[in-house]
Amino acid sequence: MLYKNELIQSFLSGDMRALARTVSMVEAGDLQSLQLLAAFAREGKRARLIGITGPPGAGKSTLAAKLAESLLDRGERVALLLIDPSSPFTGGAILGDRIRMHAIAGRSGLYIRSLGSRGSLGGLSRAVPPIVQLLENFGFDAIILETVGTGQAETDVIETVDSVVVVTVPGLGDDVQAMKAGIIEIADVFVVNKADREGAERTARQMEEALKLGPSDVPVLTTIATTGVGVPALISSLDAHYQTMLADGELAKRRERRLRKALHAYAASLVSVRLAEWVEEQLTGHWADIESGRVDIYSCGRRLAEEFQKGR
Ligand SMILES: Nc1nc2c(ncn2[C@@H]2O[C@H](COP(=O)(O)OP(=O)(O)OP(=O)(O)O)[C@@H](O)[C@H]2O)c(=O)[nH]1
Ligand SMILES: [Mg+2]
Repeated sequence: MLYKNELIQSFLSGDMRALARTVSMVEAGDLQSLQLLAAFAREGKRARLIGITGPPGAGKSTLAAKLAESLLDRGERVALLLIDPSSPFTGGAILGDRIRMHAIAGRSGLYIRSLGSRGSLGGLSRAVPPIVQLLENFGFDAIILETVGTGQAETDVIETVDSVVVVTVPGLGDDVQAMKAGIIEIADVFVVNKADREGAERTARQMEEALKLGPSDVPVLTTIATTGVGVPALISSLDAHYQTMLADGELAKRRERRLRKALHAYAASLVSVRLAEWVEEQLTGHWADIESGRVDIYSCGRRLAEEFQKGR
């Protein structure tokens, strides 16, 4: 067990174990750790955030690993955050991902972390922004976030990155219309993975058609994540997108949005921890009424929330 000062020292000196420990504390909504975050907020540390999203099994993790490998090869420090709201597992990577990441696990400058839904105070959308902030403060050059592109929680998360890669596979052309309503709108680069299978080109053309209806030029690429075919082109596209955003101010806008979300999440966590403690204190005087059925928990909860607010 590291003590607070020791933890801060280790974190600031680049110790990955100190990082892992702090991420766990933030994920658990530990108030102490949230206050620790301030010690890590370093000026000028900027990471590039890449989000990878798409349907289950599209090859997101395989692609993320290849992407991370290429970035590591060119000397960047990379964090991989695998977010799976449907999984109760957290902490270490779940088995499948561990296999997927096997080729790069253990490389210096790389940090891999899975986040499940368990233990995060107020859900993943509240836990992820401070964790991303923490990774940025740690000094990573690139942070890759993987999430399944289904629910609102995932969209919330993916909306805060700098570049969004939307991955699909051949034959999902029919789903294109359905997808258009959701994640396609937030795509900066579109990838048809598993291009070693039938129909990749056809799906890519369908995607191009569908994307033409949108506001900007979103490149459509094909990749074979298992062998790395198409990954250099993906990196070029991401680099180009980054440069464009740097030039037209979009990067600053997205960073501001991300920081605001992290700030909201932090403030919300502080309030909810204090509120919970305060409610516990007040309950001693109210519990008899609840137990006897004179007052229901909802009316009591509302009154306590109102009193809490008045006291501020
Ligand atoms: N043939 C082929 N298989 C691939 C390719 N990319 C990934 N796969 C395989 O597809 C399966 C799913 O890959 P993952 O990388 O786990 O996919 P994912 O999108 O991360 O999956 P979830 O996180 O479970 O949604 C694995 O068995 C991969 O080996 C590819 O380009 N071609
Ligand atoms: Mg995956």
